[in-house]
Amino acid sequence: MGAAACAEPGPGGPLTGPSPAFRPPRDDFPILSRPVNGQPLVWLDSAASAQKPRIVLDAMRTFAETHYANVHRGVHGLGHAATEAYEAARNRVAAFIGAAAADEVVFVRGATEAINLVAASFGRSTLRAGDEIVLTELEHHANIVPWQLLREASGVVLRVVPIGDDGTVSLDDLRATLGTRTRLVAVAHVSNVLGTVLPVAEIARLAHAAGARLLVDGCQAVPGRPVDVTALGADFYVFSAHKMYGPTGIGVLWGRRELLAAMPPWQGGGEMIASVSFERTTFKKPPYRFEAGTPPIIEAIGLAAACDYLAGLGLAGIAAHEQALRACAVERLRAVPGLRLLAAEGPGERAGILSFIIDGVHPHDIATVLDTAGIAIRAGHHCAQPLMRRLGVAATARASFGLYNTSADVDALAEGLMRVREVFG
Ligand code: C6P
Repeated sequence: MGAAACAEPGPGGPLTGPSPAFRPPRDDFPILSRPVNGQPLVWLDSAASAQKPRIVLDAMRTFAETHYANVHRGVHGLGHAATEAYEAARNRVAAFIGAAAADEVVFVRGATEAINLVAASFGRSTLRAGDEIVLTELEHHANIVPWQLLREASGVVLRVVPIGDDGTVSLDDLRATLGTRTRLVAVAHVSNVLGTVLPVAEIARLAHAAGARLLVDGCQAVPGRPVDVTALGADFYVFSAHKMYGPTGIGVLWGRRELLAAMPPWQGGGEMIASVSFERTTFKKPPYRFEAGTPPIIEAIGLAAACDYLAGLGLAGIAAHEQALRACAVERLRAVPGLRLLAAEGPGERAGILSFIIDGVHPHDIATVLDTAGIAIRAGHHCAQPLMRRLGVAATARASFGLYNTSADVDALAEGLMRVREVFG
């Protein structure tokens, strides 16, 4: 990648190089204009949680000020209005991810809850002792621990596809891990540590050929690339709103209608029932069967606004922009003495996430020194300890790029890392 990858005429873009013109809409994000430690904020931690555009914040506030009520309950006017808005949000999300119908979209608290739901409901009702679940070595704990809990309850067996030194998952290795007892394959769409994009459409074909279902953890994919769950051929697809410039407290489980219809509830309570007596309770159809209690109503409005916002900007342009920033960062960070990029390059696409270490400096110290310059990155194991072991480190420093980042942010990171070198000799 030549220097052109980092070229950017004028403040705020557009980037030139491999990305088509995309102007990072920084003014949409109020927080980006606040200083941190006396410096302009450089937010390179979007993989942990993305900042919120005004349009999302306004949608939530306007709804709360003018239409707020509980949903599916009140017969009063506001109850109807709120229910309509909440169900419109479900329709919006369904269209955004290419779902066949809105009732395939279950609102949950986040990706973690979505995977726990599938493990508790689909897992406990359909998997038997000795049945196999195939994961990869790069999974987030949210896509490991729920399956371990299921293993304790049901005796399922977990099998793990290794990753290559370049951070990729090979289809041959997956093929070799699939067996006659494989019932479920559960993989990340994009690694939250390395940015590796997994070939989920091919993985779906292999899983289905082996008679297994496919769950995709799309947490790091949905914010930065077009995702069409139907075209991908997945059976379940999960993600969190807060990583896609929406609010915390809401996420999505998308599931094929026939699968959701066959799944029992996993939590009981209000609004998920058809009828209740002390002798017997019957349940509503999906998605309501899986939404016990008062759902995240204001958050659903915010999530729908985030879908509108991303669709308006164009996901293909965002993907190209973030890839260009990553390529630029790879080039700039290579020049920092003692810095080692981790599994940063190899075949296949990478999203805007990059992990690195510096010889003799703890990643937390890297992050702390950068913070003094207003630069926010994440340091730690990123809830992916098995991957850390595979990489031979306890922790990494991680920069993740969002649609608002510019090549000036990459420059700030590179300069900040030079300062880290100075501080730690
Ligand atoms: N990763 C990160 O800094 P929740 O917490 O439920 O919104 O998302 C969990 C989760 C699941 N899968 C992947 C691939 C993820 O990246 C995350 C969240 C954050 O990498 C916080 S640990």
